Amino acid sequence: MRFDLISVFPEFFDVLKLSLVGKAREHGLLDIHAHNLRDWTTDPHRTVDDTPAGGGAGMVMRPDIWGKAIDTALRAGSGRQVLAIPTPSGTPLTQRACEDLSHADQVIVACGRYEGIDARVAQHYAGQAEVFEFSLGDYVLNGGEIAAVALVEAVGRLIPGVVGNAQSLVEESFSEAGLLEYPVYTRPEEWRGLTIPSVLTSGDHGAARRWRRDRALDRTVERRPEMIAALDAATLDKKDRRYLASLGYLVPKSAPHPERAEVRPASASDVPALVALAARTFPDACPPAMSPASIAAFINEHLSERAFAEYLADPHWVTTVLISGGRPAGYTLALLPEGNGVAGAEDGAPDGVVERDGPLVELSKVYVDRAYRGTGATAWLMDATLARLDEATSDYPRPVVWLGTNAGNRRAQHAYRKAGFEKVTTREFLVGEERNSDVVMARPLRVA
Ligand code: JFT
Repeated sequence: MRFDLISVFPEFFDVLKLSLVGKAREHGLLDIHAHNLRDWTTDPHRTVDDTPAGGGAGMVMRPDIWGKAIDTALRAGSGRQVLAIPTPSGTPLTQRACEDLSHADQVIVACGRYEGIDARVAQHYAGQAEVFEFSLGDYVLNGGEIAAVALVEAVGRLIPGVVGNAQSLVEESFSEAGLLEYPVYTRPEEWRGLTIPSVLTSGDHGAARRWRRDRALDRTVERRPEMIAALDAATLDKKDRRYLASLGYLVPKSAPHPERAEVRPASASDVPALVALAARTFPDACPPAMSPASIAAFINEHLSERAFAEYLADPHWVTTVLISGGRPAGYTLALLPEGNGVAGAEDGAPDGVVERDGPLVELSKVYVDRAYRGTGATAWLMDATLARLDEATSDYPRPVVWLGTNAGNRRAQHAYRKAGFEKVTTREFLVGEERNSDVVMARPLRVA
């Protein structure tokens, strides 16, 4: 692989005599030539710049001098030739672009200074080489040399033999995972009061692997959230998904990528989407024998636009919504009684059945869209709802929350048991005109 680096400051490229790139040059893997642009001038002052056409500050580099320098470099190479031009207005240099460049035969890097290189240089050479105008990042340098050094190191290390083979395997696993790397440690075991996380020295390789994966997820969420939104869902296992949920990202069924999610109090602007969500989640929780007419009657009575508007207007109702990917994916409706009274007395509240010293709060609805089952969404929504109810009943030492759920819905009962609810009694429950058997579950709102 041949690099021709052209600049008025070729001494910038002396660093490429060091380290792995220097070794690779000695072994003939990389053929790097630094050139002084002024070698192609003919005037006594060795002038490479002139005033900008159309006016303005500073100077612009002359195309005629650059033309002679680049022509010389092109004649010295062959095969796939790339003319790389660092510029603040170029496309950001990526690992993908470096991988592509590592398959070229020659890369010529034209490093300008001042206000830049006359635009006709890039235009002209597009006809006889691949022209790649790139930027190192969104910050301002005084010229292209530092970008050229970065490009040579990033591309050079992808040439077989430049870096050990083990390294390239590591690289692949990470660039393909699309995550930032986990933190690394070495001896001493304790340094300035800081210790190595014990999971890494425990000898439990499975636990160490999981710990590193979780730290990579933490860092990526914190530092590069756009990379999380671009993750391929197919590369995420059950544990990744559960951990991502704890960091505020859900991966619903058949979604291509994780979605940013939040749980918050519902507001009036959520109502239309909540009504649509309620209409598609309520039938999921009904017993299979229930008639569509009964289901429709219930939705019309309790889950209509008007009903939700009333819940939101009434301070006794605590309405909490899970938003994922910008739209509601789940919601809860809870009813606070007056003082330390009983909410839902006429609905079968287990008053007298549970021990309490405070209100008996009814958790009337907990619904999560089918696509979000098993994503951690339900537990998240439940925790946030219980935290709100805890807050709302903080005047009392021992408030209790209760709910009724269809006796045949084992999945729901399992989810409620996981959230700390226990069966306390049963009730008959009317949906439309049909009688249903429900189990009544309850839990203390506050657990020590
Ligand atoms: C800055 C540069 C890169 C990259 C090439 C040339 C002149 C100075 C300059 C500064 C601000 C506006 C010109 C360059 C870069 C980066 C690259 C030149 N300048 N116009 N700055 N920051 N990431 N690559 Cl030629």
